[in-house]
Amino acid sequence: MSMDNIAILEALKERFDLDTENSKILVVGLGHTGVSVAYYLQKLGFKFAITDSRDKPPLKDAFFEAMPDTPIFTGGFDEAAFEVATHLVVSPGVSLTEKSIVKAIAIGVKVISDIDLFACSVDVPIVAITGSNGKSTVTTMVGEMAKASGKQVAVGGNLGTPALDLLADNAELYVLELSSFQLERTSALNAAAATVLNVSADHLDRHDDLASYALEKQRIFRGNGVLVLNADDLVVSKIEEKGRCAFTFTTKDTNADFYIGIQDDKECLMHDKETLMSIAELPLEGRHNAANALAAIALGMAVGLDKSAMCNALREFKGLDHRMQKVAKIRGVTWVNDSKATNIGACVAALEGYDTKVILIAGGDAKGADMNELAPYIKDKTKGVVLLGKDAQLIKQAINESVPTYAAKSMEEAVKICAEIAEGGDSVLLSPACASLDQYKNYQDRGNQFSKAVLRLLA
Ligand code: UMA
Ligand code: ADP
Repeated sequence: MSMDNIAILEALKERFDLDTENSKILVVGLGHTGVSVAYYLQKLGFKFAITDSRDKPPLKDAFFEAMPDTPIFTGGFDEAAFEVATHLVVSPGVSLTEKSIVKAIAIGVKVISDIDLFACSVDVPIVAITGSNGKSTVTTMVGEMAKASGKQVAVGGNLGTPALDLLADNAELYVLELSSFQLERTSALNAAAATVLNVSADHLDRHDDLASYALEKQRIFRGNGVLVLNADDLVVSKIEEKGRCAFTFTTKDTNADFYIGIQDDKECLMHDKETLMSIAELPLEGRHNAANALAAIALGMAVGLDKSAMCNALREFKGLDHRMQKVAKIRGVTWVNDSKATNIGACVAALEGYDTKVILIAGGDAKGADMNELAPYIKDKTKGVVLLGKDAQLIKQAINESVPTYAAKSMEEAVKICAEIAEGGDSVLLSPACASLDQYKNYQDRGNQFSKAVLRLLA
């Protein structure tokens, strides 16, 4: 349940020195986060303005209609607006290295996040999930597990619904997916259970290096809840928080609290010495999804969800669109949409799931990642790669002719090339290892264009 307004105001005052009399808040970013923050602040009676560096943010007109008295500054960041503020609530898409933000911080303006505000507003358990890959899958799994356990649960954060919009649900459990951008500006969420699923190179255009990106993710553990740690991940397995309860999971051996064991010749998800369910019952394929299931069970157990309900939820789990989603089998060729693979780690997990060589469609915005890390997997697991987008050349150089590459200007052309080179029994996998924004509205748009182009082959 969310707390009453008086208790929330007390918590905001104590943690962030925010009060309705003296604080002047600037909400930075008029996107989904910014709008959720504005509604929240309005409800509590705060004075605030909102700013966006774009000329015409798409949500501006609707926002103006709903809150005509709120000052809105668009078309660039006006430093004066930042410097008169006492607090900035900065949306995750806005970098903290923005000149106006850096200058404001230097004169003592406090930076907080929507997640900070959320943390001051609930007194029921929060499950928090971050990682380079698998966040949305695990967040959705835990949400389904909670529903199956009969809990009134609200699920959101980076997944889509901003955390503050979930408060209206008056839930008894909140499950939040959090990105490194949300975490880097959050002081303490005090989640009852939290995980960093894995750490691999991503968003290196926004973080200084892998180590600082990993440290931002680790902020999810601030507080005193249960830590859920991936024993197979080089970075996560080294995380230590003294005096805290920690559950570990692994898919490689049996040296963790949650692992894969053999029972009656079948691979099973295990906890301690207890068999939970057979892996064959998991509808999602791939070792990484078994790891996701173990992480979700560990998180669920940490907040007291029912074991058999959790296993039932996993048996029924449909998976999310654009993640290893089978589009069609046409003339013996299987076409798979993994457009959400926006970094190398996700593409590697996809390739590792195949026993035979695939034809890969990759490329887009590499976000500063080193494509040489992908090259050995491409060599091992593909028979050809069709390259798209801004950083196609970087991938081509990394592949260094170890497999044939083909250049495509559009998804339509990429699919046509694959259709020409694929033979019966092959799989064509869209798993770009890059973000989509150089050519598409988002990863969904990229995945939809792929699926449409594939389905046109049927005609
Ligand atoms: N903006 C500026 N100046 C900038 C950058 C952005 O003014 O330099 C403005 C934009 O013009 C826009 C607003 O900020 O109007 C957008 O804010 P935002 O980018 O923070 O996006 P939101 O609409 O608030 O959505 C955010 C998350 N977006 C990002 O982190 C980029 C959503 O995650 C999240 O679902 C939502 O909050 C609710 O919590 C999306 C995402 O792509 C799905 N996340 C990244 C990922 O998963 O890899 C991190
Ligand atoms: P996120 O929200 O972290 O982006 P998703 O669950 O949306 O994670 O999955 C994104 C991509 O990562 C998809 O391509 C998916 O197949 C892949 N993936 C999912 N879980 C894992 C994992 N545990 N390790 C590596 N890749 C994964």
